[in-house]
Amino acid sequence: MGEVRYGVTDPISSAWPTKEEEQVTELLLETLRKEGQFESEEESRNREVVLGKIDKLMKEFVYKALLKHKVSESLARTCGGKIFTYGSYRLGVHGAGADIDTLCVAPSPVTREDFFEIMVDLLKGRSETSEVVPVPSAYVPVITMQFDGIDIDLTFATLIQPTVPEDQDLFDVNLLRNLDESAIRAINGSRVTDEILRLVPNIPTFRLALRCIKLWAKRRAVYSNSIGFFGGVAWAMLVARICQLYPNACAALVVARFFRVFLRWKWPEPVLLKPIETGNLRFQVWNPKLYPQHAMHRMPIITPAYPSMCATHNVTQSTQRIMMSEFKRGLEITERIMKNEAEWDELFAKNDFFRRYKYYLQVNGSSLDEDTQGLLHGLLESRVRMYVGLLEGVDLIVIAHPYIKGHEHDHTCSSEEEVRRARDGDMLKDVKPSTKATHSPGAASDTQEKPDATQDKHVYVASFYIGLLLKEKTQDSNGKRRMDLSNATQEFIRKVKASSGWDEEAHMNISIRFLRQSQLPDELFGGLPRSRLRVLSETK
Ligand code: 3AT
Ligand code: MN
Ligand code: MN
Repeated sequence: MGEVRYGVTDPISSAWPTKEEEQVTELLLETLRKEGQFESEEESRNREVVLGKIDKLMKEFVYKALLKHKVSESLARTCGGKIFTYGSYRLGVHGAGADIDTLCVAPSPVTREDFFEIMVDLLKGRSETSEVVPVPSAYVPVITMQFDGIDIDLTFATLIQPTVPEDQDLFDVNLLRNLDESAIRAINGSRVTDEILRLVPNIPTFRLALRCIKLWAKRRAVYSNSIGFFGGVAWAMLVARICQLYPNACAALVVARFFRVFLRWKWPEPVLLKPIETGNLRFQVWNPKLYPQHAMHRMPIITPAYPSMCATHNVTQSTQRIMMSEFKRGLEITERIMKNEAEWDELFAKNDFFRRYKYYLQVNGSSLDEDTQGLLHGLLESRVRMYVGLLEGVDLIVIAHPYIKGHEHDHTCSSEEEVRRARDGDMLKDVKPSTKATHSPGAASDTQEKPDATQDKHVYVASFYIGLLLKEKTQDSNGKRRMDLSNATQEFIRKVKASSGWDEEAHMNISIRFLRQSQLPDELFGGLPRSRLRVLSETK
C-alpha cells in the first residue's frame, strides 16, 4: 500500500500503537461509556427511522412545491429532493439526546419561502412532531422541532438544477455558483463535516478521540464558540489534525498528542487540514495577508471546504490564555495516564470556575415573558465576549474569564421592588415562589392588606458570569488599588442596546453587578453550603 499523506505536512510519527497504548485506549472507551457518552442501540435505530421519515417528507414537499410552481404532476414526481446530515450526528460523535442536524436540498425552482410554508405544514401535520418552530430570519435559516422525541434542526438549500437525485453529493464547488449566502452557509455545514471525515486516516480512532476532547472541553468550560472558546466544528478539526500527524496512533495517544501539539503550537499560525483552495468563484476565503480582520485571529482553525473560513474568530486574549492553560493541564494529566499513573476521570474533572477568582461580574438580562427571554438569552450569549474584550483593556485586569453558559431564572414577584431586585440578579431567596391561583401565605406582606395574586409578575433573568484575575499589588501614586470598570461597562451596555435583537418595547433590561466570590449565589455550587466553600477557596 502506498503512503497516503493526509494534511499539509508529513506525519510526525507513523508508529503503530503499543499493547500498553491500546489498553489505555480501552480504558478511555470504558470511561466514556460510564459517563453516558454513547446512546443505546434502540435510540440509534430510532434516529435512522426518523431520518427515513424526514427524507420521505422532504420528497413530498418538493413534489408539492413544484406543483405550486406549475410543474406537471408527472414531471414533479421525478425531481427528487434529498436530506444530508452534518454536526455531531454526521461525525458520529453525538451523545444520547443530541439533535440531528439535517440539511434539506431541493431542485429549482423550489424556494426557501416554500420550505417555510409547505414543509412546516407537512411537519405540523404529523403526529410524531411537536414544537415545530420556523426561524427563517436566523443566520442559517432553520426549522427546529422534535420528531419522535428527537431534536431536529432542519436547514435548507435549493440547487440550481432541475432534479436532486438520490446519488447527489455536495462536493462540487460549482454547485455554489449563484447561490445566496444563506444557501451557501447551509450547504457548507454539510460540506465541512464531510471533508473532515475524508481528511482523517482512521475514522473510528478520530471519533473516539473527539468524543474524549468534547467531554473534556465541556467539563473544563471551554466549549462554546459564541462565548469566545471553540465550538464543535473547531474541536473536530483540531482532533482531525492530530490524526493526520499520527496516522496510525490509537485514540489515547491522539488525545495525549493533541495537548502536546496545541500547547506548543505557534499561534496565530493557522491549523489547516488541507491547503486553502482559492477557487474561481467570488467568495471570500480566509487570508490574513489580504484581510486585516483575518490577521487579528489569535488561534485560527480553518474549515477545509471551499470557501474556507476561520471557525474561531471569536477567541480573545483571555479565552486564548484560558484554553492554553487547559491544554497544559491536559498534557500533564494525559502524560500520567499514558504511564498508567492516573485515570481518565481526572482529565474530565469539572472546572472550578466559581471558586477560582476573587471577583466576578454578573451580567443580568431580564424580561417579562418567556419568548422575549429566549431571544435575550441568545443575544447576551453572543455579546458577552464583547464585554470580555473591553475588560481586557482595563489596566488592572489580567484575565476576564467568561463562563460558557448563562443561568436562567424565573421569579414570581409581588411588588415592583421585587421586580427590580430580580432584574438586578438578586436571587430573592427570602421570597417564596407563589403559585398562580393562590397567593402563598409566606409572601404576603404585612403592610399590604389584600395581596392580589393577579398582580404577580413573572420576571425572567439570564445571568452570565465573568471571572476577573487582577494584577497583583498594583498601586497608583497614592498607594491605592484602583480599578474603574465603568467605562467598559457602559460601553458594553450601550453596544448591547444598539444590537439588532434588542427590544426595549418588549421590556428587555440589562444590569451588571460586581461581586466578590463570597457573594456568588449558592446555586452555582450545587447545594454545598457557602461557608464551607469560603474556607475551601481561602485555603487554596
Ligand atoms: P451537539 O452534539 O448537537 O451538541 P453539534 O456539533 O452537532 O453538537 P450543533 O447542533 O449546535 O452542534 O451545530 C451543528 C452545526 O451547525 C455546527 C455548525 O456548523 C452549525 N451551527 C450551529 N450553530 C451555528 C451558528 N450559530 N451559526 C452558524 N452555524 C452554526
Ligand atoms: Mn448537533
Ligand atoms: Mn443543531
